[in-house]
Amino acid sequence: MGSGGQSPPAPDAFHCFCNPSFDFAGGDCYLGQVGHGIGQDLPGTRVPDGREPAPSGLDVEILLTEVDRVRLLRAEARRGLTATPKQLPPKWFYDERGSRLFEAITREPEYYLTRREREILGAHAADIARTTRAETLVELGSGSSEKTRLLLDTLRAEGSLRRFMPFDVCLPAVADAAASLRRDYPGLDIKAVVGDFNEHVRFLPRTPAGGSRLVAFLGSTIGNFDEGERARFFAALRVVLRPGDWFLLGADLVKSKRRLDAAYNDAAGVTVEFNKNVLRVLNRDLRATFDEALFDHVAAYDRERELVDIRLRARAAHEVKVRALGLTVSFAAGEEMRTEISVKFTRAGLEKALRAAGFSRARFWTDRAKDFSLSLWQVR
Ligand code: SAH
Ligand code: AVI
Repeated sequence: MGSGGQSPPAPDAFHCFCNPSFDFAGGDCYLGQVGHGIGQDLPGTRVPDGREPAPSGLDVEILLTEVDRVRLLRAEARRGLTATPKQLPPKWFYDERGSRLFEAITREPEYYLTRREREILGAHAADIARTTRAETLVELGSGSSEKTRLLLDTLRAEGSLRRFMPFDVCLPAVADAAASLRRDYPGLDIKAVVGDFNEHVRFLPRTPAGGSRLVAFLGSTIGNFDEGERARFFAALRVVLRPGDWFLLGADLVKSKRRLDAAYNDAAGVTVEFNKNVLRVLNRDLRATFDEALFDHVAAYDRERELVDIRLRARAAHEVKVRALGLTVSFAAGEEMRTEISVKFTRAGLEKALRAAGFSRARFWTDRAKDFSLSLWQVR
């Protein structure tokens, strides 16, 4: 990514950092200007319409503007659609509709992950608050931040919490979450951030010296990284955290293929809609011609690799135009395009990866059924 020449940030709270590799105009920041990039078109690219810039004055820090987002989508779609086998990164599921579909998945009976993680948080959030006494809570891939309220409540009761920073690639999701949390937690400094955690973790805000920070990464979103991405993410996070900071990781555990296949193939078909949403995003933002009806959702647990492999399979041979890229993509009948992996973990595997990145474990919990894990890591 290369940040060349970035001067050290002032030690104030929530300083806005810009990433020169994302071509922020004149190195300007977008603090408090949601939607700043919307409407600045790129050649051959239609910036999504139908989206109202959020009301000005809403305090959202934009590390990834709409223009950056579309530029990144173009690059990643070109790479993935011309690769063999074809693949698309899972971050592109999450426009407003995709985020809503994910929330709907969490309510499906087969998708146990969210309920199990909530159970662990319910049982141990007070311990987490007592142990960390965090002044700042940062949540990566925060989505609706619904479960996070359990942490906000206990950290407030502990008397340590001053600020909360939900960080997500999906502007509508993070702006909505921040608005509702502002109503429910008056006096808490809430700063929403729109960014890509694969790119922007090193731009986490500076906070006043002395106050400890807790970075939460919940929902087993870590499972959507491959091994290399995971190692890079932990290493990047370790670099920005200071001694005395904490990392809270929610990770789904290895279990039977029967249950995992069911969790990613819910009977109501919400996961099918979620998976196909990436095609709508490409159609809208890159003027592509994907026909959802020509693809089947395929999700199956691979016991060897300990991951659920999630794909879209072409029902028939056909061509898709991606007009913004000047690309025609051919699909053979039965050809599969990977849209996501969802890795399942063991305690030993998690410990190995986090210790390798320089974290020390403070706690490891599971729910009563031992389906899901929550672990607290310390930076010494
Ligand atoms: N943490 C929530 C949401 C999990 S869904 C929960 O536990 O329920 C995954 C979330 O990560 C979504 O909100 C999605 O928008 C966000 N996300 C996915 N890829 C991202 C990326 N590269 N950078 C930042 N956020 C990302
Ligand atoms: C966000 N992520 C952890 C979810 C998962 O379980 O991998 C996304 C998801 N994909 C299909 N269902 C849910």
